[in-house]
Amino acid sequence: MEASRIALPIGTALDRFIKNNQDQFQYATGELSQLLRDIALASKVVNREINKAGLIDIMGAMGSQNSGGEQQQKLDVLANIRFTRALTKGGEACALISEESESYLDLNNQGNYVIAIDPLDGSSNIDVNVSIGTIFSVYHRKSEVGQPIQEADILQYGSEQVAAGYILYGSSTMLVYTTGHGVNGFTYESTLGEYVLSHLNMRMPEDGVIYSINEGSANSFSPAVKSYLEFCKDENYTARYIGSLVADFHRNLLKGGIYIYPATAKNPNGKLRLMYECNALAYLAEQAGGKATDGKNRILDIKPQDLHQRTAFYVGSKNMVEKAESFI
Ligand code: AFP
Repeated sequence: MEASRIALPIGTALDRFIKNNQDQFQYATGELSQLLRDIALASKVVNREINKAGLIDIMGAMGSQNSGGEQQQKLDVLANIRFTRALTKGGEACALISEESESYLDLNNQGNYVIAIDPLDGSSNIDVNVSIGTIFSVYHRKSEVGQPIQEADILQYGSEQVAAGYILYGSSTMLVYTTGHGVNGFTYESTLGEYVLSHLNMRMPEDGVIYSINEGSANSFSPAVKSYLEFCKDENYTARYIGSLVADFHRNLLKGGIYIYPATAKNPNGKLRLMYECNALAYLAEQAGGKATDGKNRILDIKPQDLHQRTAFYVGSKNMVEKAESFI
């Protein structure tokens, strides 16, 4: 019997993949590789904790609010602690921007990297056992190592990211990331405690038939967005909206589709955060052949003025995003 018929193919482990590809990176000192490993390790701990939801008292609201005045869930806080601790102990990061903290954390002046993170996105889905995710962006600092962090280190364009990725805690747990040389996906093999390469060189189909938007808010969309939604229905597109950005993005990355969070009457600048939600996914989308805009401008070319700046977000298959833009 062929060996491949009795043994499941297990891909390259994440650690080895990072090491093998380290030389592609312009500042190849091994620090970025270590930082990615720290993020992966923290995500395994978060994954373990998420899997206990329902068994121990980690579901529900914390009773506090995050930077945007939204209710923090216990798991939001826990995930923030896990990632902060891993990045602090790792020593490669000089600053950390998180959805859960009002201002950035000054970590280690000797560190070369600035991280922006949404530790647990889609928190309203935690208590109902629906997919949630972690989103991260990595920037190289601009100021000299050893000096205090400056605003220019923090408020960088999305196009200056040196790595970005997400972890999807779904029917299986996946880590998907790019360092600017394509997008690769790793599935967590919990009995081995390893992420293994399962999706090599991911490409987003140029076209698709899935549109993801919270249509319940349609009354507060602009006439242009409403017309685009009519177009989607005329074309018999399929509506799919999980309400967890990572999960909606991941599905569209694999199958082709568009995710839209437009400006609304309640959120005239959109709801999603440029620095720790949209930039990472825009970078991944572009690296996979897709597109990301605010309806008019490339997301990666928006100059952030504020850590928690919001933006409208159109991301997904290139042709679908361009079609949507033609209505805006
Ligand atoms: P929560 O973390 O508050 O659940 O928000 C999730 C999110 O940032 C993103 O993951 C969803 O796509 C989007 O907001 C859902 O927002 P609406 O509930 O307004 O559709």
